Amino acid sequence: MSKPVLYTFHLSIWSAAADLARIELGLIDKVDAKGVNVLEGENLSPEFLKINPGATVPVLVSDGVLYDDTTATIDYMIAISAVKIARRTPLTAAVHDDSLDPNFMLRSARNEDDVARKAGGKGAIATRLARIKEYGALPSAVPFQEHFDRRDATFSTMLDVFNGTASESVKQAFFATSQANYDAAKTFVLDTLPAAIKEGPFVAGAGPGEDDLHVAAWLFRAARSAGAVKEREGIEAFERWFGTAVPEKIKVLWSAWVVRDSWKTVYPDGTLH
Ligand SMILES: N[C@@H](CCC(=O)N[C@@H](CS)C(=O)NCC(=O)O)C(=O)O
Repeated sequence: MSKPVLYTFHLSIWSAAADLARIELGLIDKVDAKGVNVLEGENLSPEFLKINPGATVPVLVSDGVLYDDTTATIDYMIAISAVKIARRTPLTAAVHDDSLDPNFMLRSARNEDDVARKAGGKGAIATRLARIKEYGALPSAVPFQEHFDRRDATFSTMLDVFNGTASESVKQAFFATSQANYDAAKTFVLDTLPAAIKEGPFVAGAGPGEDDLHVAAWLFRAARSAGAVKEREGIEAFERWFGTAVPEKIKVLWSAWVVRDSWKTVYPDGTLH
């Protein structure tokens, strides 16, 4: 049997959950990792579409079987690991709900101030859109036209908003979607997650469980979206963003993660993504 392969990207939020899992579960030597550069649209390349027609990372392939999303990928790694961790609860599905989409969150803007604050991200959006168009024009894209059209529409709208070329109605709709995403994130950080943590520091208790792997990646991305670049800026960035104190349980969870070797590997130099 060949080694399972984890397809991942070092700046992808959901890849971070799988990358944390691979380390926490002691699978560095048992599962190979291959990078797929999402910022360069490599997930839409003909080669990757053959591996994962869904065109997202992380995914895992073992013995020709595709585990086609983050949850299935981490489930698989837990199943083959000798390290036993607490299994997921509905919290994992909750943090993956579209309302909390962490990829949209990073590029969202609720108002003109956000547009100005996030203008530095324009270049990355433009690059991504260019690759979507390039790969979308290849014959290999034909069966996946829907993937390409959806991504083209999403990134075109974003670029128009950040370039100031979107119509007033498109811009206001973008602001409203961003507001809904922010509201959902605020409820998750201030209410849902603290309620799910019992004795702590982790959701699963003394050590990270399956929920924690998903939640951690989301939480660190949310802090990045709130304006923190380095880990040490995270809690303050949340407090500014939400306009209120962050619950103690979240601070304790945060501190428990950032000292772990897995965390330091996935977030080198304490840089959030
Ligand atoms: N629901 C999917 C979401 C995965 C996802 O959105 N992955 C992002 C990276 S964090 C991706 O591959 N984006 C590239 C794209 O959609 O073009 C999962 O849980 O695996």
